[in-house]
Amino acid sequence: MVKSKVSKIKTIEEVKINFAAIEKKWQKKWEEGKIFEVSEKSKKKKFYCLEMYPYPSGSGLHMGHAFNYIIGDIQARFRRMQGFNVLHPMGYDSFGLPAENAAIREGVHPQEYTDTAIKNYIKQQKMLGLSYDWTRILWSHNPEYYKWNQWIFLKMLKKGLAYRKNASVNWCAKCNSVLANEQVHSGKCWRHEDVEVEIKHIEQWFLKTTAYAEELLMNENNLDWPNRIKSMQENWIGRSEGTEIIFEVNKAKWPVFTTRPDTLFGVTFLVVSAQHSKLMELVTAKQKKEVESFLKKIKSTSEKDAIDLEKQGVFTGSYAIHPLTKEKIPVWTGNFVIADYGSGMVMAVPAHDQRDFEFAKKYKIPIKVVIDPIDQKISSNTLKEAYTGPGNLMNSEGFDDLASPEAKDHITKALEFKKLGKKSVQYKLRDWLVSRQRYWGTPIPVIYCDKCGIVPVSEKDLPVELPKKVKFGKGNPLETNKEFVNVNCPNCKGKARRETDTMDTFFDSSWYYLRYADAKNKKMPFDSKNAEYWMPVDFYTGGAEHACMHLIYARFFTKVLRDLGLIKLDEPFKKLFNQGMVHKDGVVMSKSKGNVVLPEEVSNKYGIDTARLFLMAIAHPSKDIEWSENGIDGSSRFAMKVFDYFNSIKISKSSNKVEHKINSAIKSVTNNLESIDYNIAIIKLRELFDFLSTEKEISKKDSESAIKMLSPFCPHISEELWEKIGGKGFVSLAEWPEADESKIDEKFEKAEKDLDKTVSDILNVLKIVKEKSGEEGEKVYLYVIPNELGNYDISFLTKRVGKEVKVFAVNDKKKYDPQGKASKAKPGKPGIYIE
Ligand code: ANZ
Ligand code: ZN
Ligand code: ZN
Repeated sequence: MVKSKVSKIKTIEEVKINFAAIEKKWQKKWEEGKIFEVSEKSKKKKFYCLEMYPYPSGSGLHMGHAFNYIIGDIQARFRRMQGFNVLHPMGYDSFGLPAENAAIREGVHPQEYTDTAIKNYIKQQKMLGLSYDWTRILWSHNPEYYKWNQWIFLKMLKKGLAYRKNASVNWCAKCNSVLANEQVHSGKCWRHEDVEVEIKHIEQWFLKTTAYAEELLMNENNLDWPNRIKSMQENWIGRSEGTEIIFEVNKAKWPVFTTRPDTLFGVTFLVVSAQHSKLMELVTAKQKKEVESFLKKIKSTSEKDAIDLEKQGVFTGSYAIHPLTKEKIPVWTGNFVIADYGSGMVMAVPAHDQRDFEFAKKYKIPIKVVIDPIDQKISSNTLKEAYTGPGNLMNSEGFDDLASPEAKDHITKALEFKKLGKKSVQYKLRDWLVSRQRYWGTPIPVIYCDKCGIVPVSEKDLPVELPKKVKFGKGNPLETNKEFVNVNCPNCKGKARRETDTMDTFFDSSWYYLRYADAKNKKMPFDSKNAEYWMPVDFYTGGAEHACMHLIYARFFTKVLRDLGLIKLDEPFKKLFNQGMVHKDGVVMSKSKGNVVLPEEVSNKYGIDTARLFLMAIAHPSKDIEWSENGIDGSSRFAMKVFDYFNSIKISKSSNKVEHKINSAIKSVTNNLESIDYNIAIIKLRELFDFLSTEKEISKKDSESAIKMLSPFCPHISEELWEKIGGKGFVSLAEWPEADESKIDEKFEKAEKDLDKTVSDILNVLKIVKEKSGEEGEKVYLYVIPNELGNYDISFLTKRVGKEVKVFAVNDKKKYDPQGKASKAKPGKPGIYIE
């Protein structure tokens, strides 16, 4: 027995080689059978399973990337077997900077570079056994795809949702391009950690995401998304309720936005942003020089960084009139006020705002306490820091003694009455800057005419194709193709100039999930009926780094397309899942770290199914995991065991215990797959096969169920075993087993536990006997409650204990029991005697 096991382990090498053959065999059969292709004409319920639109990196796909696709694939396979019509598509986010940079670096055209990368990516993904409907494949640089980017852009232009304005933009000198705010990470380019982002002023295209700010708020919907991502989006949108208060300066009205109208009587100065377009209107002749030198001193910085800067400012020379006290209040300009948040001017209350406090201390501006914290006494002279908490109002004329929350209402009402203020909601969200001065993206479909201004390209002339012939190196390559640039105005036919800006690639990934619903449509971006059948995406997996860009943009697009009448849908992604990162040697697997493991190596060395199993077994798929040879060896042994099991079983009838084990496994594996607890499902499957390999017989149905459960994780092996036991068709399309509750009997689990406990009791007693008498016990006698007799398998016990074991029922007249230990037996706990 023991010997034959050893010899079996030795054959692993052989069987491993077979794995590669098995993978190829089934991948070919799946493809020939077109079994993962789907149609919307099905009567089944749909399930849309999607992994985030990948960028086809030139260096190919490694097992870190694979993790994400496998998580999605397991879900897709499971739902397909559950009887859903599963859409599981793949495509490539193929526009973007890396291809263009490669063109500059290596002299290959971005198109060739990208096409090669995609081909390689497809080959590698097929190797992983992913169950995609390849007929719906997309790639962004396909004119058949980006034509619809242009179409959607023109619709947005018509609706005023796309517009052009002069903007101070973030500029990365290395990218040689504008960056979106989201692409600036603490003052540096998101791709170039060594590049300080500069500010430039140019005309740019924007999409009006702010028009949907309220609807984009995450607490308003009940999507099944990680809370972390929901709150990141909340913060990004940054809704703030407050009051807009009007101060008069030099006869002009200057609104300020405040969340603390209750502190209105504590205002001792106003601060206008140093980047405010009307700043100079406030600066008096006397202060002009000082303000100008101040402006020179503070180098322009991006919005978010303004917060961390040292607060600096200078007096403008002007005074505002307080709306209620009519006092004169000095107006300063400062570097910490954001030009395009609120009105770009703030009322400063140094006693109750820390930033204002520091500024007042620095420039010796008076401090006036107007909120009494109740449990402590504070005064303007002794204040060490601002008191920002709530309290009762003081020094606030008719509002004294009101608690701050009520005071907010009362003061706002008083201002409303005098037409000097109103309730107001502000959002941190900014409109999305979508134009890029780069080549490898969708051309923005407009033409500039000196006479007619901005003229949209007419729909029938779409797509505006990217010209292949351009020069790379400096600035925007599109400007180097004169045929592309010099055109006639569609309106007056006069000489005109084509827009050379291209779209941010996030435009491409904002609606691709809708195109999959109808990927070959030549008349429309997608057919509404098809999109309505498939949408929303039921399971969307991807990295948490997309919390604030891709996911907000995609939600925005869905709402815009809804309002354009293309689809009846508010939210595109019902469930969002963020996978963990795959590490190797303690660091994230990546080309730059030089620690990548490629699918082709894995397939040859261990088999892809083994790797799929291993990746999902280590931890919950939302957790970071470490790739290890030891771990994958463990999975490999399990795969072997399953293979061995099906090689040696006799298909006949299942014992009650086998039925119990199978049905309780079905029950939990099904739940685990539904809740994405893949690692728990694998534990159950391991337990199941550990048990099954001790049994000789199993029914056809139960053996099929076992293979079916394995199939989402190990699809190739499962097909092979399915064929071996004479299963019908593909197991990939077989019906998911249903647990028969009547076959689940917890007494089996209890008996097993009792048996384990008994083994450890026996070992204990043996130890005690040896300690006491100095002699090894040789024979073990067990006395069990009569109806439990069947639970104590003598050969099993003998093997575990390593001694001769005899089992008697307590009421057995012929039992050997010299010390009357039978009387000690309890249910689940036999009496023990050792000789
Ligand atoms: C007076 C005040 C008193 C304020 C006080 C706070 C505390 P959130 O919640 O982020 O919306 N503010 C308004 N516009 C600003 C701008 N353009 N740049 C920088 N700060 C600006 O913050 C709103 C608060 O931020 C407003 O309330 C205003 O300061 C400041 F004890 O007004 B507060
Ligand atoms: Zn850069
Ligand atoms: Zn014209």
